[in-house]
Amino acid sequence: MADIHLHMLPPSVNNLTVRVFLRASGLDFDEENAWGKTRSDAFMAKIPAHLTPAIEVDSHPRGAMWESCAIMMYLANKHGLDGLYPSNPEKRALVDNANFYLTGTLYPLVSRSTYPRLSFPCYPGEVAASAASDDLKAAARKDSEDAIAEPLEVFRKYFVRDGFIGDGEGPTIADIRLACTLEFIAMNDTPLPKWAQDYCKRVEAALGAAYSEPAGDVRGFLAQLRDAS
Ligand SMILES: N[C@@H](CCC(=O)N[C@@H](CS)C(=O)NCC(=O)O)C(=O)O
Repeated sequence: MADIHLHMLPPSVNNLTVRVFLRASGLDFDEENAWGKTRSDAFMAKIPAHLTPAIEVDSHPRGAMWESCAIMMYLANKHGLDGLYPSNPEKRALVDNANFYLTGTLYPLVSRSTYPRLSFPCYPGEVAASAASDDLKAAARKDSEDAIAEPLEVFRKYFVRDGFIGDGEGPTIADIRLACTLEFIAMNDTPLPKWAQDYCKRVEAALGAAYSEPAGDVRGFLAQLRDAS
């Protein structure tokens, strides 16, 4: 086994985030497809949250951990990957701010608008996971899609501007997290604004195959869904 063993699900953008990060980091890792395994006793003994991406790494106090942003922060800290996760406190504040805002505010809207179309499980208590009528579910999905515009605009004017999150020369873990998340917007009726399309291209161009290769799994999955509909 490599130094870092990643459990991942290829069609997921949460997983894509860490898959891109690991490739961009140059760290020694290998990947295992976790499809059908996340609720197994063996998996849950290591990862009680049954979530991917998850890594196994000997030096970690529990031997394994999950949460895409926490994984990237831990590995970047441990290996001094300053370009991907700046140690300068002010730049790091921008990166952390963006990642917390993404996971707390933007991602729930992305998941509520796209998961029903992806046939991914929706979260308990959400309209899509309830016994509500199809009309109500469709209206709730659309409300979430429409609500994405506001946090997206915050990313444009506060975090991204014309460059990368963290105000450096290249993409950080927050750019990886945002660009990967935006892959799923292709499932919505509202296209990404031009600035966001340009931004995603900028992140992908800077990361090269580290981004494009694993992104191919997500894009292939979305294309299959579109062909089938
Ligand atoms: N906030 C988490 C979300 C992780 C997550 O929702 N993982 C899903 C796939 S997208 C999963 O592994 N589900 C499997 C399960 O619950 O059994 C992150 O960013 O890593």
